[in-house]
Amino acid sequence: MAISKHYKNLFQDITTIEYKGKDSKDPLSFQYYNPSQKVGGKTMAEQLRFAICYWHTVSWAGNDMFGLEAFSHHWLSKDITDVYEKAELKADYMFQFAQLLQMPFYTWHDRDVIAEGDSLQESAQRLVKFSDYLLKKQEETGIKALWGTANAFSNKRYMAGAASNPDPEVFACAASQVRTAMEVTKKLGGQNYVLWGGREGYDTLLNTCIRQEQEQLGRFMSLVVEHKHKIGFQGDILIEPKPKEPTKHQYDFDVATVYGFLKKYNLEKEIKVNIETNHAILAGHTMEHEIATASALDLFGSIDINAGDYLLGWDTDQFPTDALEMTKMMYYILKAGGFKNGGLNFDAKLRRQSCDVKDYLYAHIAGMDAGARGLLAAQALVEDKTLATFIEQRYAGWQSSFGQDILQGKLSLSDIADLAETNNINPSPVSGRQEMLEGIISRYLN
Ligand code: XUL
Ligand code: CO
Repeated sequence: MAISKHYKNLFQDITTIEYKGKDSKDPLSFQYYNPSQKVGGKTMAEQLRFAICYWHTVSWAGNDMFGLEAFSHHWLSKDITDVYEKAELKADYMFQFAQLLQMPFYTWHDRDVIAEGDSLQESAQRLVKFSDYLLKKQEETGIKALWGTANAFSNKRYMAGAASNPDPEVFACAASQVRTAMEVTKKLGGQNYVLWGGREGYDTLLNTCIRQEQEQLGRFMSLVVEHKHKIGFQGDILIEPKPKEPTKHQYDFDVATVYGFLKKYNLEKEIKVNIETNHAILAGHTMEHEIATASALDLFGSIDINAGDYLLGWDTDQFPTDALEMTKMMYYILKAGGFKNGGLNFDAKLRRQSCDVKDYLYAHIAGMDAGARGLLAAQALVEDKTLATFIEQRYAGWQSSFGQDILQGKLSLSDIADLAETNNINPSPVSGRQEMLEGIISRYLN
Protein backbone atom coordinates (compact mmCIF):
# COMPACT_ATOMS: atom_id res chain seq x y z
CA MET A 1 0.00 0.00 0.00
CA ALA A 2 1.44 3.39 -1.01
CA ILE A 3 1.57 5.31 2.25
CA SER A 4 3.73 8.27 3.15
CA LYS A 5 6.31 8.10 5.93
CA HIS A 6 4.44 10.86 7.80
CA TYR A 7 1.09 9.07 7.82
CA LYS A 8 -0.55 8.35 11.21
CA ASN A 9 -3.88 6.59 11.49
CA LEU A 10 -6.22 9.21 12.94
CA PHE A 11 -9.24 6.92 12.66
CA GLN A 12 -8.20 3.89 14.67
CA ASP A 13 -11.64 3.37 16.16
CA ILE A 14 -13.46 3.87 12.83
CA THR A 15 -13.71 1.38 10.02
CA THR A 16 -15.84 1.62 6.88
CA ILE A 17 -19.05 3.61 7.28
CA GLU A 18 -21.77 1.01 6.74
CA TYR A 19 -25.42 1.21 5.82
CA LYS A 20 -27.43 0.41 8.97
CA GLY A 21 -30.89 1.48 7.86
CA LYS A 22 -33.30 4.28 8.58
CA ASP A 23 -33.61 3.60 12.29
CA SER A 24 -29.89 3.61 12.97
CA LYS A 25 -28.86 5.98 15.74
CA ASP A 26 -25.16 5.55 15.00
CA PRO A 27 -23.92 8.88 13.57
CA LEU A 28 -21.07 7.02 11.89
CA SER A 29 -23.42 4.90 9.77
CA PHE A 30 -25.58 5.50 6.72
CA GLN A 31 -29.34 5.52 7.18
CA TYR A 32 -30.18 5.72 3.46
CA TYR A 33 -27.01 5.31 1.40
CA ASN A 34 -26.77 1.62 0.65
CA PRO A 35 -24.29 1.48 -2.27
CA SER A 36 -25.37 -1.90 -3.63
CA GLN A 37 -29.14 -1.30 -3.36
CA LYS A 38 -30.84 -1.19 -6.76
CA VAL A 39 -32.78 1.97 -7.58
CA GLY A 40 -34.25 2.32 -11.06
CA GLY A 41 -32.19 -0.52 -12.56
CA LYS A 42 -28.80 0.67 -11.25
CA THR A 43 -27.14 0.51 -7.86
CA MET A 44 -27.23 3.58 -5.64
CA ALA A 45 -23.47 3.89 -6.12
CA GLU A 46 -23.93 3.94 -9.92
CA GLN A 47 -26.80 6.43 -9.77
CA LEU A 48 -25.22 8.91 -7.37
CA ARG A 49 -21.54 8.64 -8.32
CA PHE A 50 -20.40 10.53 -5.22
CA ALA A 51 -17.06 12.30 -5.25
CA ILE A 52 -15.04 13.82 -2.42
CA CYS A 53 -13.09 16.97 -3.19
CA TYR A 54 -9.48 17.73 -2.40
CA TRP A 55 -9.83 21.45 -1.83
CA HIS A 56 -12.41 21.44 0.97
CA THR A 57 -11.36 18.13 2.51
CA VAL A 58 -7.58 18.24 2.75
CA SER A 59 -6.44 21.63 1.40
CA TRP A 60 -8.59 24.09 3.33
CA ALA A 61 -7.18 24.93 6.75
CA GLY A 62 -10.23 26.68 8.19
CA ASN A 63 -9.34 30.26 7.27
CA ASP A 64 -12.02 32.76 6.21
CA MET A 65 -12.09 36.47 5.26
CA PHE A 66 -11.80 37.46 8.90
CA GLY A 67 -10.03 34.51 10.44
CA LEU A 68 -6.72 32.73 10.16
CA GLU A 69 -6.22 29.02 9.78
CA ALA A 70 -8.35 27.26 12.37
CA PHE A 71 -7.57 23.58 11.76
CA SER A 72 -4.55 21.77 13.10
CA HIS A 73 -5.05 18.43 11.40
CA HIS A 74 -1.96 16.29 11.04
CA TRP A 75 -1.88 16.55 7.23
CA LEU A 76 -1.72 20.37 7.49
CA SER A 77 1.38 20.23 9.70
CA LYS A 78 3.90 22.97 8.92
CA ASP A 79 6.75 20.71 10.10
CA ILE A 80 6.65 18.78 6.84
CA THR A 81 8.46 21.02 4.41
CA ASP A 82 9.24 18.72 1.49
CA VAL A 83 6.58 19.38 -1.17
CA TYR A 84 6.34 15.77 -2.31
CA GLU A 85 6.12 14.42 1.27
CA LYS A 86 3.40 16.95 1.99
CA ALA A 87 1.51 16.03 -1.16
CA GLU A 88 1.77 12.32 -0.32
CA LEU A 89 0.38 12.89 3.15
CA LYS A 90 -2.57 14.89 1.82
CA ALA A 91 -3.29 12.20 -0.76
CA ASP A 92 -3.15 9.49 1.95
CA TYR A 93 -5.90 11.21 3.93
CA MET A 94 -7.90 12.12 0.86
CA PHE A 95 -8.04 8.48 -0.18
CA GLN A 96 -8.63 7.31 3.38
CA PHE A 97 -11.65 9.59 3.71
CA ALA A 98 -13.00 8.33 0.39
CA GLN A 99 -12.46 4.73 1.47
CA LEU A 100 -14.07 5.17 4.89
CA LEU A 101 -17.08 6.77 3.23
CA GLN A 102 -17.31 4.22 0.39
CA MET A 103 -16.95 7.16 -1.98
CA PRO A 104 -16.17 5.98 -5.54
CA PHE A 105 -14.63 9.20 -6.92
CA TYR A 106 -12.53 12.25 -6.05
CA THR A 107 -11.94 15.66 -7.68
CA TRP A 108 -8.94 17.99 -7.62
CA HIS A 109 -7.33 21.27 -8.70
CA ASP A 110 -3.68 21.14 -9.74
CA ARG A 111 -2.71 23.32 -6.75
CA ASP A 112 -4.57 21.11 -4.25
CA VAL A 113 -2.62 18.07 -5.28
CA ILE A 114 0.84 19.62 -4.97
CA ALA A 115 2.15 23.09 -4.18
CA GLU A 116 3.02 25.47 -6.99
CA GLY A 117 6.71 25.75 -7.90
CA ASP A 118 8.80 28.85 -8.62
CA SER A 119 8.04 28.73 -12.34
CA LEU A 120 5.24 27.44 -14.58
CA GLN A 121 7.53 24.70 -15.76
CA GLU A 122 8.43 23.55 -12.26
CA SER A 123 4.75 23.56 -11.26
CA ALA A 124 3.83 21.45 -14.28
CA GLN A 125 6.69 18.99 -13.62
CA ARG A 126 5.66 18.60 -10.00
CA LEU A 127 2.06 17.74 -10.92
CA VAL A 128 3.08 15.29 -13.62
CA LYS A 129 5.61 13.59 -11.33
CA PHE A 130 3.25 13.42 -8.36
CA SER A 131 0.37 12.04 -10.42
CA ASP A 132 2.19 8.66 -10.31
CA TYR A 133 1.46 8.55 -6.57
CA LEU A 134 -2.22 9.36 -7.23
CA LEU A 135 -2.36 6.65 -9.85
CA LYS A 136 -0.92 4.14 -7.39
CA LYS A 137 -3.49 5.15 -4.75
CA GLN A 138 -6.28 4.84 -7.34
CA GLU A 139 -5.15 1.37 -8.38
CA GLU A 140 -4.88 0.20 -4.77
CA THR A 141 -8.22 1.58 -3.59
CA GLY A 142 -10.35 1.42 -6.74
CA ILE A 143 -11.26 5.09 -6.20
CA LYS A 144 -11.38 7.01 -9.48
CA ALA A 145 -10.95 10.60 -10.61
CA LEU A 146 -14.32 12.16 -11.47
CA TRP A 147 -12.60 15.29 -12.74
CA GLY A 148 -9.56 17.47 -12.57
CA THR A 149 -9.22 21.21 -13.01
CA ALA A 150 -6.67 24.02 -12.90
CA ASN A 151 -6.66 26.67 -10.22
CA ALA A 152 -6.27 29.77 -12.40
CA PHE A 153 -7.58 32.21 -9.82
CA SER A 154 -5.50 32.07 -6.60
CA ASN A 155 -2.12 33.28 -7.86
CA LYS A 156 -1.99 37.08 -7.95
CA ARG A 157 -1.19 37.02 -11.67
CA TYR A 158 -4.87 36.11 -12.20
CA MET A 159 -6.28 39.09 -10.30
CA ALA A 160 -7.80 40.45 -13.53
CA GLY A 161 -8.83 37.03 -14.83
CA ALA A 162 -7.03 34.18 -16.59
CA ALA A 163 -8.22 33.79 -20.22
CA SER A 164 -10.11 37.11 -20.00
CA ASN A 165 -7.06 39.00 -18.68
CA PRO A 166 -6.08 42.24 -20.46
CA ASP A 167 -2.57 40.79 -20.74
CA PRO A 168 -2.09 37.91 -23.24
CA GLU A 169 0.86 36.66 -21.19
CA VAL A 170 -1.51 35.85 -18.36
CA PHE A 171 -3.67 33.98 -20.89
CA ALA A 172 -0.53 31.98 -21.71
CA CYS A 173 0.04 31.12 -18.02
CA ALA A 174 -3.51 29.76 -17.86
CA ALA A 175 -2.85 27.76 -21.04
CA SER A 176 0.16 26.16 -19.36
CA GLN A 177 -1.84 25.16 -16.28
CA VAL A 178 -4.83 23.87 -18.24
CA ARG A 179 -2.68 21.86 -20.63
CA THR A 180 -0.96 20.05 -17.77
CA ALA A 181 -4.09 19.59 -15.67
CA MET A 182 -5.98 18.17 -18.66
CA GLU A 183 -3.17 15.79 -19.56
CA VAL A 184 -2.89 14.61 -15.94
CA THR A 185 -6.68 14.17 -15.81
CA LYS A 186 -6.38 11.92 -18.86
CA LYS A 187 -3.49 9.98 -17.30
CA LEU A 188 -5.59 9.40 -14.16
CA GLY A 189 -8.56 8.17 -16.20
CA GLY A 190 -10.60 11.25 -15.17
CA GLN A 191 -14.11 11.22 -16.58
CA ASN A 192 -14.42 14.99 -17.08
CA TYR A 193 -12.29 18.11 -17.19
CA VAL A 194 -13.81 21.18 -15.48
CA LEU A 195 -13.28 24.89 -16.08
CA TRP A 196 -14.69 27.20 -13.45
CA GLY A 197 -14.14 30.81 -14.49
CA GLY A 198 -12.89 31.95 -11.08
CA ARG A 199 -12.04 35.52 -12.05
CA GLU A 200 -13.30 35.49 -15.65
CA GLY A 201 -15.46 38.54 -15.15
CA TYR A 202 -14.93 42.04 -13.87
CA ASP A 203 -14.80 44.11 -10.71
CA THR A 204 -15.72 47.37 -12.47
CA LEU A 205 -16.97 48.04 -15.99
CA LEU A 206 -14.93 51.27 -15.97
CA ASN A 207 -11.74 49.35 -16.78
CA THR A 208 -13.31 46.51 -18.79
CA CYS A 209 -14.04 45.79 -22.45
CA ILE A 210 -16.65 43.02 -22.38
CA ARG A 211 -16.46 42.36 -26.15
CA GLN A 212 -12.68 41.88 -26.00
CA GLU A 213 -12.81 39.65 -22.91
CA GLN A 214 -15.56 37.45 -24.35
CA GLU A 215 -13.52 36.99 -27.54
CA GLN A 216 -10.55 35.86 -25.45
CA LEU A 217 -12.70 33.43 -23.48
CA GLY A 218 -14.19 32.03 -26.69
CA ARG A 219 -10.68 31.51 -28.10
CA PHE A 220 -9.50 29.87 -24.89
CA MET A 221 -12.38 27.39 -24.79
CA SER A 222 -11.86 26.55 -28.48
CA LEU A 223 -8.18 25.87 -27.76
CA VAL A 224 -9.09 23.64 -24.80
CA VAL A 225 -11.47 21.61 -26.99
CA GLU A 226 -8.83 21.36 -29.74
CA HIS A 227 -6.29 20.08 -27.21
CA LYS A 228 -8.77 17.58 -25.80
CA HIS A 229 -9.12 16.02 -29.26
CA LYS A 230 -5.40 16.24 -29.94
CA ILE A 231 -4.50 14.21 -26.84
CA GLY A 232 -7.50 11.88 -27.24
CA PHE A 233 -9.12 12.71 -23.91
CA GLN A 234 -12.42 10.80 -23.92
CA GLY A 235 -14.14 12.59 -21.03
CA ASP A 236 -16.41 15.63 -21.12
CA ILE A 237 -15.24 19.22 -20.93
CA LEU A 238 -17.47 21.08 -18.45
CA ILE A 239 -17.90 24.77 -17.71
CA GLU A 240 -19.02 25.51 -14.14
CA PRO A 241 -21.34 28.55 -14.10
CA LYS A 242 -21.30 31.05 -11.22
CA PRO A 243 -22.71 34.59 -11.36
CA LYS A 244 -20.22 36.38 -9.07
CA GLU A 245 -17.70 36.00 -6.24
CA PRO A 246 -14.85 36.71 -6.20
CA THR A 247 -15.70 39.00 -9.14
CA LYS A 248 -18.61 41.42 -9.14
CA HIS A 249 -19.82 39.76 -12.33
CA GLN A 250 -18.69 36.45 -13.83
CA TYR A 251 -19.26 35.80 -17.54
CA ASP A 252 -20.42 32.20 -16.94
CA PHE A 253 -23.37 33.60 -14.97
CA ASP A 254 -25.73 30.62 -15.20
CA VAL A 255 -26.56 27.70 -17.49
CA ALA A 256 -28.53 29.81 -19.97
CA THR A 257 -25.72 32.36 -20.25
CA VAL A 258 -23.15 29.61 -20.80
CA TYR A 259 -25.36 28.20 -23.56
CA GLY A 260 -25.44 31.57 -25.35
CA PHE A 261 -21.65 31.79 -25.09
CA LEU A 262 -21.14 28.24 -26.39
CA LYS A 263 -23.51 28.87 -29.32
CA LYS A 264 -21.62 32.00 -30.28
CA TYR A 265 -18.33 30.09 -30.48
CA ASN A 266 -19.85 26.89 -31.98
CA LEU A 267 -18.92 24.90 -28.90
CA GLU A 268 -22.37 23.77 -27.76
CA LYS A 269 -21.72 20.19 -28.93
CA GLU A 270 -18.28 20.10 -27.30
CA ILE A 271 -18.78 21.52 -23.82
CA LYS A 272 -21.36 20.73 -21.14
CA VAL A 273 -21.93 22.18 -17.66
CA ASN A 274 -20.99 21.31 -14.11
CA ILE A 275 -23.79 22.88 -12.09
CA GLU A 276 -23.34 23.85 -8.43
CA THR A 277 -26.22 24.33 -5.99
CA ASN A 278 -24.85 27.41 -4.23
CA HIS A 279 -23.94 29.02 -7.57
CA ALA A 280 -27.52 28.48 -8.79
CA ILE A 281 -28.83 30.22 -5.67
CA LEU A 282 -26.44 33.16 -6.16
CA ALA A 283 -27.77 33.48 -9.73
CA GLY A 284 -31.32 33.73 -8.36
CA HIS A 285 -32.28 30.22 -9.47
CA THR A 286 -33.15 26.97 -7.81
CA MET A 287 -30.82 24.05 -8.45
CA GLU A 288 -33.59 22.14 -10.22
CA HIS A 289 -34.07 25.10 -12.56
CA GLU A 290 -30.43 24.91 -13.58
CA ILE A 291 -30.54 21.11 -14.03
CA ALA A 292 -33.80 21.23 -16.01
CA THR A 293 -32.45 24.06 -18.19
CA ALA A 294 -29.20 22.18 -18.87
CA SER A 295 -31.18 19.09 -19.74
CA ALA A 296 -33.49 21.04 -22.09
CA LEU A 297 -30.40 22.49 -23.83
CA ASP A 298 -28.56 19.12 -23.95
CA LEU A 299 -25.79 20.48 -21.74
CA PHE A 300 -26.19 18.41 -18.59
CA GLY A 301 -22.85 17.07 -17.38
CA SER A 302 -22.14 16.92 -13.66
CA ILE A 303 -23.04 18.42 -10.28
CA ASP A 304 -21.13 20.17 -7.51
CA ILE A 305 -23.39 19.35 -4.63
CA ASN A 306 -23.64 21.66 -1.63
CA ALA A 307 -26.13 23.99 0.02
CA GLY A 308 -26.22 27.75 0.18
CA ASP A 309 -27.75 29.98 2.80
CA TYR A 310 -30.79 31.76 1.34
CA LEU A 311 -30.24 34.71 3.70
CA LEU A 312 -26.60 35.30 2.79
CA GLY A 313 -25.34 36.66 -0.50
CA TRP A 314 -22.17 34.61 -0.80
CA ASP A 315 -21.01 31.08 -1.50
CA THR A 316 -21.22 29.32 1.88
CA ASP A 317 -20.57 25.85 0.36
CA GLN A 318 -22.37 24.00 3.14
CA PHE A 319 -23.01 20.30 3.19
CA PRO A 320 -26.43 19.52 1.70
CA THR A 321 -28.85 17.99 4.20
CA ASP A 322 -32.27 19.03 2.89
CA ALA A 323 -33.84 15.86 1.51
CA LEU A 324 -36.73 17.73 -0.15
CA GLU A 325 -34.30 19.87 -2.15
CA MET A 326 -32.32 16.76 -3.02
CA THR A 327 -35.50 15.02 -4.19
CA LYS A 328 -36.36 17.80 -6.64
CA MET A 329 -32.79 17.87 -7.87
CA MET A 330 -32.54 14.11 -8.28
CA TYR A 331 -35.91 14.04 -10.06
CA TYR A 332 -34.60 16.31 -12.82
CA ILE A 333 -31.33 14.38 -12.97
CA LEU A 334 -33.26 11.13 -13.47
CA LYS A 335 -35.49 12.84 -16.04
CA ALA A 336 -32.31 13.92 -17.85
CA GLY A 337 -31.34 10.23 -18.07
CA GLY A 338 -29.09 10.18 -15.00
CA PHE A 339 -25.33 10.63 -14.94
CA LYS A 340 -23.10 9.46 -17.76
CA ASN A 341 -19.61 10.78 -17.04
CA GLY A 342 -20.80 13.13 -14.28
CA GLY A 343 -21.53 12.58 -10.62
CA LEU A 344 -22.28 14.33 -7.35
CA ASN A 345 -19.12 16.07 -6.20
CA PHE A 346 -19.17 17.38 -2.63
CA ASP A 347 -17.96 20.92 -3.26
CA ALA A 348 -18.86 21.49 0.37
CA LYS A 349 -16.86 22.56 3.35
CA LEU A 350 -17.18 22.22 7.07
CA ARG A 351 -18.17 25.17 9.21
CA ARG A 352 -15.07 26.68 10.79
CA GLN A 353 -16.03 25.44 14.25
CA SER A 354 -16.14 21.84 13.02
CA CYS A 355 -12.46 21.46 13.71
CA ASP A 356 -12.27 17.75 14.52
CA VAL A 357 -11.26 15.17 11.90
CA LYS A 358 -14.45 13.20 12.55
CA ASP A 359 -16.46 16.20 11.35
CA TYR A 360 -15.45 15.37 7.75
CA LEU A 361 -17.14 12.01 8.18
CA TYR A 362 -20.30 13.33 9.85
CA ALA A 363 -20.66 15.99 7.15
CA HIS A 364 -20.24 13.64 4.20
CA ILE A 365 -22.49 11.01 5.79
CA ALA A 366 -25.26 13.61 6.19
CA GLY A 367 -24.80 14.76 2.60
CA MET A 368 -24.65 11.25 1.15
CA ASP A 369 -27.73 10.20 3.12
CA ALA A 370 -29.65 13.27 1.90
CA GLY A 371 -28.62 12.39 -1.67
CA ALA A 372 -29.69 8.76 -1.28
CA ARG A 373 -32.98 9.77 0.32
CA GLY A 374 -33.59 12.21 -2.52
CA LEU A 375 -32.76 9.53 -5.09
CA LEU A 376 -35.23 7.07 -3.55
CA ALA A 377 -38.02 9.65 -3.49
CA ALA A 378 -37.19 10.88 -7.00
CA GLN A 379 -37.24 7.35 -8.43
CA ALA A 380 -40.64 6.77 -6.78
CA LEU A 381 -41.86 10.01 -8.40
CA VAL A 382 -40.59 8.88 -11.79
CA GLU A 383 -42.32 5.50 -11.40
CA ASP A 384 -45.53 7.09 -10.13
CA LYS A 385 -45.72 9.08 -13.40
CA THR A 386 -48.25 11.59 -11.97
CA LEU A 387 -45.95 14.55 -12.64
CA ALA A 388 -44.92 13.36 -16.09
CA THR A 389 -48.51 12.54 -17.08
CA PHE A 390 -49.73 15.90 -15.84
CA ILE A 391 -47.16 17.68 -17.99
CA GLU A 392 -47.94 15.50 -20.99
CA GLN A 393 -51.64 16.30 -20.71
CA ARG A 394 -50.94 19.99 -20.11
CA TYR A 395 -49.22 20.29 -23.49
CA ALA A 396 -51.45 17.76 -25.33
CA GLY A 397 -52.94 20.52 -27.53
CA TRP A 398 -49.54 20.92 -29.20
CA GLN A 399 -49.79 17.34 -30.47
CA SER A 400 -52.97 18.21 -32.42
CA SER A 401 -52.66 18.99 -36.14
CA PHE A 402 -53.18 22.67 -35.34
CA GLY A 403 -50.37 22.69 -32.77
CA GLN A 404 -48.07 20.72 -35.06
CA ASP A 405 -48.79 22.99 -38.06
CA ILE A 406 -47.71 25.99 -35.95
CA LEU A 407 -44.53 24.30 -34.72
CA GLN A 408 -43.55 22.99 -38.13
CA GLY A 409 -43.82 26.45 -39.66
CA LYS A 410 -46.75 25.60 -41.91
CA LEU A 411 -48.73 28.65 -40.82
CA SER A 412 -47.80 32.34 -40.90
CA LEU A 413 -48.65 34.76 -38.13
CA SER A 414 -51.58 36.01 -40.27
CA ASP A 415 -52.81 32.45 -40.96
CA ILE A 416 -52.89 31.77 -37.23
CA ALA A 417 -54.48 35.11 -36.40
CA ASP A 418 -57.15 34.59 -39.11
CA LEU A 419 -57.94 31.12 -37.76
CA ALA A 420 -58.27 32.52 -34.26
CA GLU A 421 -60.55 35.35 -35.38
CA THR A 422 -62.78 33.44 -37.87
CA ASN A 423 -63.35 30.60 -35.40
CA ASN A 424 -63.88 33.14 -32.62
CA ILE A 425 -61.77 31.02 -30.29
CA ASN A 426 -61.92 31.75 -26.55
CA PRO A 427 -59.98 29.07 -24.64
CA SER A 428 -60.93 28.54 -20.99
CA PRO A 429 -58.15 28.75 -18.41
CA VAL A 430 -57.02 25.38 -17.05
CA SER A 431 -55.75 24.87 -13.48
CA GLY A 432 -51.97 24.56 -13.16
CA ARG A 433 -52.52 22.49 -9.97
CA GLN A 434 -49.33 23.74 -8.34
CA GLU A 435 -50.32 22.89 -4.77
CA MET A 436 -51.50 19.41 -5.71
CA LEU A 437 -48.19 18.73 -7.48
CA GLU A 438 -46.14 20.06 -4.58
CA GLY A 439 -48.06 17.73 -2.27
CA ILE A 440 -47.16 14.73 -4.42
CA ILE A 441 -43.44 15.30 -3.93
CA SER A 442 -43.60 15.16 -0.15
CA ARG A 443 -45.70 11.99 -0.32
CA TYR A 444 -42.61 10.09 -1.46
CA LEU A 445 -40.13 11.49 1.02
CA ASN A 446 -39.66 8.64 3.49
C1 XUL B 1 -15.85 27.89 -6.56
C2 XUL B 1 -16.00 26.51 -7.05
C3 XUL B 1 -14.75 25.82 -7.48
C4 XUL B 1 -14.94 24.93 -8.66
C5 XUL B 1 -13.67 24.32 -9.21
O1 XUL B 1 -17.03 28.49 -6.17
O2 XUL B 1 -17.08 25.97 -7.06
O3 XUL B 1 -14.25 25.11 -6.41
O4 XUL B 1 -15.82 23.88 -8.37
O5 XUL B 1 -12.72 25.27 -9.54
CO1 CO C 1 -17.72 24.06 -7.60
